[in-house]
Amino acid sequence: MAKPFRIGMIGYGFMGKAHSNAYRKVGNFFDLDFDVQLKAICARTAENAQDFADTWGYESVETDWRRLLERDDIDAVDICVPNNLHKEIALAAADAGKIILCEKPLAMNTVEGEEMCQAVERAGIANMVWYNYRRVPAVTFAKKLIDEGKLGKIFHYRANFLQDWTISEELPQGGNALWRLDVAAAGSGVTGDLLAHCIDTAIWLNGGIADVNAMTETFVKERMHNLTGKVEPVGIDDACTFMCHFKNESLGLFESTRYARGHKALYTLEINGEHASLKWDLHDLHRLDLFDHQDEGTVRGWRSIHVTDGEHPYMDRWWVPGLQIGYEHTFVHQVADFLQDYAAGNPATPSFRDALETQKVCDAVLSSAQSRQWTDVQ
Ligand code: SOE
Repeated sequence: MAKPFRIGMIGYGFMGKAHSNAYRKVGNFFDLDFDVQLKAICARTAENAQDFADTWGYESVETDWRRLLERDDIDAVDICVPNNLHKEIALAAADAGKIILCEKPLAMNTVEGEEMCQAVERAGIANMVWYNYRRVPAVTFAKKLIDEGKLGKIFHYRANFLQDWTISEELPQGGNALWRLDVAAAGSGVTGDLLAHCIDTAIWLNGGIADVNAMTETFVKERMHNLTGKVEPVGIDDACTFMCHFKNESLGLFESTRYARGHKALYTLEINGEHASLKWDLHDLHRLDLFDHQDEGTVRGWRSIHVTDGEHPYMDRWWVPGLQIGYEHTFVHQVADFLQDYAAGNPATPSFRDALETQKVCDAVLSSAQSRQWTDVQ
């Protein structure tokens, strides 16, 4: 008999939908010891909370997250609110003994993140941060190939995350849909929002980052602020490029921007090793390109592996070989892994502590861009 796993979600934006969809689907496709129940959704207004509850099947609504944390019919809290609220809610949730699943990035900065790690570790509660791209089957498969030694020594790691949705100077900053442009709510721009994904995947695939040298730019310097109604300086980085040394001596090159006209969410990565190279592209997310130098010379070349076979990570849970899955499935995989780890008494990944490593790299990147110096990752 499956045990209930009762979710209280705080926040109801785009990520709230992605997570709610995952909670609803996971039990249909994965064998779990838990029955995931959508107990409560918390939003600032009862009307918004009720709309979301009706759409996604939450049993009840709250308008005060503290009240949600007091409830004894909630096992796990999903923090899906802007970054500046993560710490306060996580500390209170840890105090209340709730399991915490927190949207990325972990915090506004490393100092906050460290406090959050200490709180969950002191409370001994399960915790996880939603870096979902680890759970794209092709990316998980890349991890397997690297761990098996297919690439040998790694020389280069390259990643980009390109978007184009903030080019217009007319776009305001702040408020519900646009908090990502408001430094007070987001902490940073593309560094914490997009490069954080690239950094999380990179650390997972290629190990820790030792030092960084970065540049950032804010192309639109002032925008109308939705909360004050005034034109205010823009404090976020619109674009960020950095190079780095990994601890394994490989060289890294990362670029992210919201000003790459034509690119909506182009996350790409390439890894070059002694024996083989790998390439992956979010727009073609079920494919992993592999060049294997050990192939026989005359037929050697890049091959494109359609990562949809039953033997590929997660794919035995979905359709028949050859049929694809998409973005939303990465969240389903993350909940499935979380619940399986939780049932087995294993820590979830990425944990708050894992996500703190990404936060440290983001902080070093922002500090290097400011000082124009190589900066060690603390
Ligand atoms: C920003 O546009 C965004 O939605 C990020 O916040 C997500 O983390 C990323 O996966 C897609 O882009």
